[in-house]
Amino acid sequence: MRADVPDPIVMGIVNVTPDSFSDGGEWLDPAAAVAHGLALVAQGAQILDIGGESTRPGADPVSAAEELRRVAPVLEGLASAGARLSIDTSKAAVAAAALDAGATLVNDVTALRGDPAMAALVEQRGCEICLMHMLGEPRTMQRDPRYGDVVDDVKAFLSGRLEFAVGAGIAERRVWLDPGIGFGKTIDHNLELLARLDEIVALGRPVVVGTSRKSFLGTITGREAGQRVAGTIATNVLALARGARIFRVHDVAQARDALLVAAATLRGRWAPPTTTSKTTA
Ligand code: HH2
Repeated sequence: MRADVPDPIVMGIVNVTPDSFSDGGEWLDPAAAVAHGLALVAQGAQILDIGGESTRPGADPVSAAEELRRVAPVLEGLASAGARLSIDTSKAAVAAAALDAGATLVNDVTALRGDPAMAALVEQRGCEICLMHMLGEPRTMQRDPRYGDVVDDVKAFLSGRLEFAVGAGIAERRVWLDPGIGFGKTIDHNLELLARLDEIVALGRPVVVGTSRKSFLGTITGREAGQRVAGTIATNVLALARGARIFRVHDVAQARDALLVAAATLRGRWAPPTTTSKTTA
């Protein structure tokens, strides 16, 4: 029995993009994206992660103006939904507008390496920041990625980026870390990171895991992106057992149920969840 298992936090994905790998184009219309976000909140998402640029392997970058055009009406429409809003961007201009609209978390897949203005923005606004590991950049990251020891390398990277953030004046308690499943990683890199996730958790910050519908699940199961919910949940539950705290998923209802039951099972007892949409990780 493990009394120390924290309540899992489900982050629902709202991709306002034409080209995301599993749901590209589905929520490009702002009204559809807002309705989708509200549905995810009703299913139990405590955070919504709004993205206007795909980071799938091979994706082309988009301008800040285009990214903003996509996400601004969606952020405004969701601001009163009761969930925390996260902006999935590496551009400070997009993040600033999202924070103005009510977002409280910046999910930066470049871990403050993409835009030199991002660290100062996060420091000034006092928002939360998710720092993710990525080897290379989306256009080319899946071309033969190599590591010494993938877990040691990712851990050293995240530790260095945490140090950078704190050096820029960002409060350590506001920083979340993410090993970046699928970002410059082979299937075995992804699996080893998940199997040894406790080593990343040992850095002492809340760990985000983003395995939802990703291609390594398709490699193992032979299923298309929309049919990978069971595979996603297997990784989420095992990551919870290794100390992950936040789960970035497309299929919120199923992930929420699985994580609540898994947390209760790990603890060997059940109590009503204490986490609300406003709870800090
Ligand atoms: N994965 C994706 C995008 N953003 N952010 C974090 N912190 N962790 C992740 O694993 C992560 C992320 C890619 O997934 P998705 O948003 O579904 O697809 P796309 O980038 O094609 O829009």
